[in-house]
Amino acid sequence: MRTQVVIVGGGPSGLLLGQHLTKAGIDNVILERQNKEYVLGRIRAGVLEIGTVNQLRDLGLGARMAAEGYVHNGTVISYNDEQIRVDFAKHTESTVMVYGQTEVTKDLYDARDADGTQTIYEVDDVEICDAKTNAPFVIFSQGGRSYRIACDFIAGCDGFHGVSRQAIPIKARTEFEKVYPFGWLGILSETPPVHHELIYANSDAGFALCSMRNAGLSRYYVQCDASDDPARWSDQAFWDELRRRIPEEFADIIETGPFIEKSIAPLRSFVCEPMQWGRLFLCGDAAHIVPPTGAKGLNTAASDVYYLAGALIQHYVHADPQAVAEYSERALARVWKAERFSWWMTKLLHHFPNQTDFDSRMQQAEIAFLRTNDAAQAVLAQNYVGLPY
Ligand code: RFL
Ligand code: PHB
Repeated sequence: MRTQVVIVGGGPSGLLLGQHLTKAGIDNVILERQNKEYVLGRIRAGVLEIGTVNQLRDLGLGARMAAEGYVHNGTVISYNDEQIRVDFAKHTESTVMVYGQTEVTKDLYDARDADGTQTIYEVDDVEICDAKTNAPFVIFSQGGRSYRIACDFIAGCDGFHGVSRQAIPIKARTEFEKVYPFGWLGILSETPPVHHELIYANSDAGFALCSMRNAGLSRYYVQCDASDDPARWSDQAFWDELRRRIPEEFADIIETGPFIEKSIAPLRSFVCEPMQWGRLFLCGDAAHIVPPTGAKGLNTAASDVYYLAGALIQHYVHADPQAVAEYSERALARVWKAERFSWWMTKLLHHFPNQTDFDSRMQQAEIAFLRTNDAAQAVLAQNYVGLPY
C-alpha cells in the first residue's frame, strides 16, 4: 500500500488534518487503534476557540455547529461568593463556541466517510520506520495480518499514550513535564445548566467548574485527589461538594439529577521538543498536554493541525519545502503560550495540598485585581478565546 501522508490516530487532530489534506487533494490514510464507536464515546472538551471554529467552517463543517452550538460572549470566575464576569466580546471582539469534542469528532468522521477517504480501525503494533529518510513507511497489524504503508510523511496524532512520540529517539527530544497534585472528577447530567455561561470557581474547599453541552445537558467538575476513585463518589456527595464550591446564588438554584457519566482526569502540563523528526510530525496530545482549566487541549491540537496542513499544502501544491522545515518551531511558539495560560488558570483556581494561608491570600489578591482591572481581564479574555495563529 502507498499514500502521501499516513496519519496515526483518528482523534480530533488526525481527523482534522485528514480533512484539510483531502480537501487539498493530498492522499492520506488514518490508522486508528479503536473502533469508531469507542472514539465517539469519549467525553472530553467542550469549548472551541474562534480559530478552531473557523477551521471547521472553512472545511465546510460549520452547519451543525452553527445550529446546535452555543456562542459564549464571556465567562464567570469566582472565589467563594465573589464573582467576576470576563467579557470576551468587549475585550477581544471575539467569542468562543460551546460544542462538544464528541460532536466535532462526529462531524469530521461523517465528512471523511462521505469523501471516501480511508480510515483503518482496530490497528495494533503500529511502528514508524525510516522517518529520517526520504522513504518512510509504517507497519501495523489488523485482524492477525501485518501490513506496510509506504508514504512521504507521517503525522503522529495518536495522543499522549501513542507510539509516535516514542519513535523519536530519546536523545533527539526533550520533554518538559509538571504533574499537578490533584485531578478533576467530571460528571454529565441531563439537567439544564445552572448558568448560561461557564463558571470557573475557586473556593476554600477547592476548584469547581460548571459547564454544559446543551440546554438539557450539563457538565460539571470538582477538583479531587489524583488517586481518588470515581466509584467512591455518590451522586449526592458530588452535588453537595459542587454546591459548596460555587457562589451561593448558583448553589441555591442548581438542578441536580442522576449522572450519565462520571470519571476522573489527572492534571498535567507536558511539552515534547521538537515536534518533528525527519518526516515524522507530532500534533495535539501526542506532543503536549495542558491541564483542562484553560480549555486549551483540543484547541492547541487544532492550531498544530493548521500549521502542519498549511506546511504540507505548501510542499505538495507549491513545491515549497520551507514551511515543513519550520513546522515544529511555529507550532511550539503557540503551544508554550497555551501552556502558560493553562498553568496560570490552574494555579489561580485550585487548592494545592500544601497551600499556606499566604498562598491563599495571593490567589484572592489576584482575583480581586482581576475584578477591578480591565487590562487583567483583557489578558484573560485574549488567551481564553485563543491567541492568533
Ligand atoms: P486524542 O483525542 O487522544 O486522540 C488520539 C487518537 O489516537 C488513537 N491512538 C492510536 N491509534 C493508532 N495506533 C496507536 N498506537 C494509537 N494510540 C492512540 C487513540 O485511540 C485516539 O483515537 O488526541 P488528539 O487528537 O490530539 O486530541 C486531543 C484532545 O482530545 C484533548 O486535548 C482534549 O480533549 C483536552 N480537553 C479539552 N480541550 C479543549 O480544547 N477544551 C476543553 O474544554 C477541554 N476539556 C479536555 C477537557 C480533556 C479532558 N480529559 C478527559 C483529559 C476535559 C477533559 C476532562
Ligand atoms: C467542558 O465542558 O468539558 C470543559 C469546559 C471548559 C474547560 C474544561 C472542560 O476549561
